[in-house]
Amino acid sequence: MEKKNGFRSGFVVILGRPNVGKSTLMNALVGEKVAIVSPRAQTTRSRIMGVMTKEEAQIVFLDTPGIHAPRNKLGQYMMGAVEGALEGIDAAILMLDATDVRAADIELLRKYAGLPVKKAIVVNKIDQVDAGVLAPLLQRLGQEQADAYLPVSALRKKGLEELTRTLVSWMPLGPKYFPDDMVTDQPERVIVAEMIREKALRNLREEIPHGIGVEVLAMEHQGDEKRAVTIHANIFCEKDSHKGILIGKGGEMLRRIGEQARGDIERMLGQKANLQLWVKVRPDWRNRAEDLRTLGYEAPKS
Ligand SMILES: Nc1nc2c(ncn2[C@@H]2O[C@H](COP(=O)(O)OP(=O)(O)OP(=O)(O)O)[C@@H](O)[C@H]2O)c(=O)[nH]1
Ligand SMILES: [Mg+2]
Repeated sequence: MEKKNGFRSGFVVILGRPNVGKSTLMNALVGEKVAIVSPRAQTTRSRIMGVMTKEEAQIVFLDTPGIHAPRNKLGQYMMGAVEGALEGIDAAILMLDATDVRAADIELLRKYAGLPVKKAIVVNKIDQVDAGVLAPLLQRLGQEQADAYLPVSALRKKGLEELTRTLVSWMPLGPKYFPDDMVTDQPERVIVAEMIREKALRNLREEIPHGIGVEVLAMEHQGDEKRAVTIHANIFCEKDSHKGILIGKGGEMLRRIGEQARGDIERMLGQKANLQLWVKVRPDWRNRAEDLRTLGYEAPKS
């Protein structure tokens, strides 16, 4: 047993290229789904907070958008969200995908080696590689500067105890910043929009997912939790042809997205929900300040 010498708490940022599994890891550590996950790159668009509370410690994780060279204003906002998440952190997780290590990953490790906090290089998706691949990879990464090197599978929840132990040991003595039952700071309406976006990403292909945005217009509660909440939301896409695919033959695709999202939303709210989804074409919204603001992609004023 480690000697108990007070409550520890702090902030840990999760950094890495798109699709390496950052959001999956944060959800697994927090024990609840607070960030959406999909096989599409650039799923996460904002900094998302997830709180892990234990008897002896509280860690506030900051999940971030996958690091890439931005090609539009949305991308610039996303990379701003990464930079913003570095402020006030106590430790950083630098994450790689064991099945897909690129030169860009090594560049990232070197870029963030200078962060003045403890750093863990976390190699994810080890469920997909065998020891013959993993051992040399870990050896190679051992040459990069960090305070811990940890193989995990966020999906299969492997290696997470050791990661948690390591992070807790790095946290300073401190207060419980958030109540035990608080897992994220995102408003309900934002989580609902994200759940709808996740189902759109999972059901759509090629370039369409990148041009999807969801705005929840209203959540009409009937004043009684036994009655369904009616949710009105706009799904933005960039072209008429995308709108056609998003709606599908006889509305089949939109219905499927709505059904899948409804399941998640009802579980989160603990209440029945009706979804009213509308598809809107907004050409080039990812470069339009007003549309970005509507969808919540706006840098906070400092
Ligand atoms: N096999 C396997 N797949 C994983 C693991 N962790 C995540 N994935 C999958 O990898 C894909 C990307 O996961 P995300 O958690 O969305 O990745 P991300 O790094 O947050 O991606 P961005 O938000 O786009 O930067 C999803 O299909 C996950 O199910 C893992 O440990 N093993
Ligand atoms: Mg993500």
